[in-house]
Amino acid sequence: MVLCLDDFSGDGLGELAIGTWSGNLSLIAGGKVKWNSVYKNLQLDRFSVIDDVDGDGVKDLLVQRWIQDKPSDIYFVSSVDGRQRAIFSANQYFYETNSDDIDKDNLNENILVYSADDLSVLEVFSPTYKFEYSGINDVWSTWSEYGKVLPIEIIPDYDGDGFKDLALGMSRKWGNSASALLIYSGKSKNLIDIISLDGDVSEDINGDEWQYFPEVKRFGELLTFIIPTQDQGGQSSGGRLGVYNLTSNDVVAYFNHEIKTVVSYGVNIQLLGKNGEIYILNQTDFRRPEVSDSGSTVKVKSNDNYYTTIYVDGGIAGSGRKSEFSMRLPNGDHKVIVSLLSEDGFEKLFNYDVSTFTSTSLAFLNNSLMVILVLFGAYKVIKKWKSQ
Ligand SMILES: [Ca+2]
Ligand SMILES: [Ca+2]
Ligand SMILES: [Ca+2]
Ligand SMILES: [Ca+2]
Repeated sequence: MVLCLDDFSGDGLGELAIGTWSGNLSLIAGGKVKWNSVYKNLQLDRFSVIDDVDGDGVKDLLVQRWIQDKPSDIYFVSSVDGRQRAIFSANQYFYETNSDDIDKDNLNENILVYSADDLSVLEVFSPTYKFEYSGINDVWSTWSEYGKVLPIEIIPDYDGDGFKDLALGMSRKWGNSASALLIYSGKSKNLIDIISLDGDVSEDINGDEWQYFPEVKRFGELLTFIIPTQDQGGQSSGGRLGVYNLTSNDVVAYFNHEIKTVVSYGVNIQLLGKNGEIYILNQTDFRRPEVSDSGSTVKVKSNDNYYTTIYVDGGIAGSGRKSEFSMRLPNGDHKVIVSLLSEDGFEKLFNYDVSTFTSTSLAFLNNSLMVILVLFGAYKVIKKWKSQ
């Protein structure tokens, strides 16, 4: 088995990594043997070139030793000098190399989820960094269903301490449905926030009834995540894809089909379903609904091509296939979410901050006076257009 690597000896010719059935591993650079190693039970089928894991700018090697039909050890090996930069004893694993640099040392951190016998570990690592999570001791329930377990992603600095942070997705396997994104500090490695997506996550989230999301992936300011199907007595309750905006801190979309992976998330979102379906969705179809307030009444102008659901402060305030909604809200600040659900199961969420006033206080407000009030800071803005 011969793998080709980019030139690092400087002669303009690529280098070769050669593995043999007897377990010999050699690196030929510049026409000479640069290093030799022996890996007993070397699995040639899985011997591969991966992204740079040690930060020298040269792609590296993934080497596995298998016993019978399972991996027993996996090695991240530097291609330049043959050093083992990380070793895991794993029977099953999923990885993403060269992910992102959390601690600003110009070395990207890698993500590995693996299980070994009775233990499951999720690790974010580089030669100079390590974050380890072993709160969920089962990758199989997610793996057997989705064929992958990569539930963690590096996100932009969430708490403002200069280090990037980590978002980890998990949900309940049975019982009352609940799912959340757990935000861990890239610096202290402590849990710094829980973003509840569904149900009550205030309880212990390390119990046996929790499982990892199969995928959490970042596309710019958007974090896509796949909430696994909860098996309720053999009946699937429907896995779905969610999209969280890391700038506005809101869930902005759901796709109510069982998705295995998100291929791209641009104007046209491309999704791969669990059974091989391909979905291409055009987001521009979704126009932002107009939300206006007058006194204590809030009006929502939607579009009857969609099924609209309006949430006020977490509860449903109205729904239906209508183009106009009108609601009276108590005085104060409210979080309004307007959800538009299309017939193909794509759901866009639009977030608004709305403040309602009594008719007495409103009598003093007209548009020009409002501007003055805002300028003098006497009142908070009546409504803020938060997301999108
Ligand atoms: Ca060369
Ligand atoms: Ca390297
Ligand atoms: Ca780093
Ligand atoms: Ca941070």
